[in-house]
Amino acid sequence: MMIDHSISWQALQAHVQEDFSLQKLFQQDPQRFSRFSVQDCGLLLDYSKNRITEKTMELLVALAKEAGVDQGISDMFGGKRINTTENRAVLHTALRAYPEDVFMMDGCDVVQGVHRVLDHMEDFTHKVRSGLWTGFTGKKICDVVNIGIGGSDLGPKMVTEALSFYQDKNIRFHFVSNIDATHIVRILEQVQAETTLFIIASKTFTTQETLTNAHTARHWFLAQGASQGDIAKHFVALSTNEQAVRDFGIDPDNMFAFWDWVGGRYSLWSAIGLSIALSIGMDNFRELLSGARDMDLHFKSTPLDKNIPVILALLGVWYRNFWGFASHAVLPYDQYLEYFPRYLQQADMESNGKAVTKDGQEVSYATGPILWGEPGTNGQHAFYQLLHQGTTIVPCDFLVAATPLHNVGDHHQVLLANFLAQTEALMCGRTLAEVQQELACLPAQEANALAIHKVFPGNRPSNSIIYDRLTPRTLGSLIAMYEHKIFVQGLIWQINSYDQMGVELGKKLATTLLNELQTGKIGAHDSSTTGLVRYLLDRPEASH
Ligand code: G6Q
Repeated sequence: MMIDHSISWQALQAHVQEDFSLQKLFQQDPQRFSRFSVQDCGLLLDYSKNRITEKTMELLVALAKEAGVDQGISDMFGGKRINTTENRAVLHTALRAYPEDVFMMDGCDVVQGVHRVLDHMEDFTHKVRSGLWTGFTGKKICDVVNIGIGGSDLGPKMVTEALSFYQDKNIRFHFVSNIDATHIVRILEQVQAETTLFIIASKTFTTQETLTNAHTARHWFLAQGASQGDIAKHFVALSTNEQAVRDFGIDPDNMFAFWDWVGGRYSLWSAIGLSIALSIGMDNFRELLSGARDMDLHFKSTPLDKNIPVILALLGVWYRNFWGFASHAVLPYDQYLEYFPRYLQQADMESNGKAVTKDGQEVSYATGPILWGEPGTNGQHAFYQLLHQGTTIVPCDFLVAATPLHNVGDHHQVLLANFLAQTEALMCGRTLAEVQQELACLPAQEANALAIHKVFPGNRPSNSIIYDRLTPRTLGSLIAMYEHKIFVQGLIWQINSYDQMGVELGKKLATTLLNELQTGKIGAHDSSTTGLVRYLLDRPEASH
């Protein structure tokens, strides 16, 4: 049965017709904040500024139950092959397990293997950071270049930036992902071969962009006076594909392994996080894992109505399916989280941008929203105009640290005040009567003409998520919170959140078109594609 035929879905459809004026709801219930807020894992989630009543939450929890969320959670943690199209288990939670935890997969506990790789990472990280590991001229490594794309780039890059407060300042970190040569060229301009470590991060070790960039890096490295034999000191691989790593010329001793039950966009906790470990040290990396484990335990053991990822997921479903809001903004009031929305964009949109249920039927309801965002306060001077007065309603998550990492003047108080002001303004808005009162000093005609432009409709929903300080542990919890939110939404929408067939077609066509661009022989296409290829080939500088 499609979920939109369930009893709770139908009940929610009727319920959404009720009055959800937030200002009124706050006036009616002085306990609204404590009723609709929850604290755990060092986080406070205030979800009271949402278009909900107790009945809404009851119905949404009933929907989660009807969708089998409880069973889904135990299937995921139990190592069932819930990624059905790829016939794989989904066990990124095992990557943050303590040695005494047990995660079974096909009758075997995977935790020991996880810790073997963590120990390998620890050994390597220690050598590089302490200077025991040297480049081919005997000098210490001072630049690390991670070459990867998608899940093998966005997570490590986001976390390395987010935790740069804890970073070893003697090593610089660079991330190359794009096939556009500009990306690698500009980074190679900044580094010296003798002191640079290249990390080739690719689960499959077949990704066109990553392998092309890796070959360019190796070519450049050898052109700087290094020999083939020096490659072992400067190139390491993070992969599940040992043969391809060997074929590239990387010593398998310098390969950090992981497993097919780790999805690319869920892999920063695995060997794919080596750049993070090199940046912040292994103790901090383990703290990051512990923070995620805290959230895993919360998610696994907390009743649905007090469960942070479940609440976030249900609110998202409420807006997407019953109000028709198509997008969701993540707005960190934390400069360190600059890349967090971009990272989440992949986690969320690649996971839940699906239109077919697990058992192969086209869905008759909306699934994943468009996720986007930028740090505050920058966004306030850019796109917040639309959030406040545009015709599209965008539910927002605001994230902020209670305590700053840099205590400079009154910066943090101003930041906090802005975060609070935005959530309040979105919710309360400003009525025509309020505006008219403010404009009373102007001549009547001028005031009347202006007033309507200054009205804010309000009633725009947001979540506020406050963490104490941005530590590795807090960040681990925050990321895992969103991972589980995405998982719960996928369960409700009955889709497979763990494949990514939607990125395949473009890759396949690119291979054909590359051949056409290289040979000049154009195949059968629509007239637009043919016209574009011909235009590119006919240019005097085209070489084929
Ligand atoms: C993530 C996706 C995708 C993947 C990249 C890189 O879940 O599968 O973004 O991470 O395509 O893949 P490789 O790590 O195999 O190079």
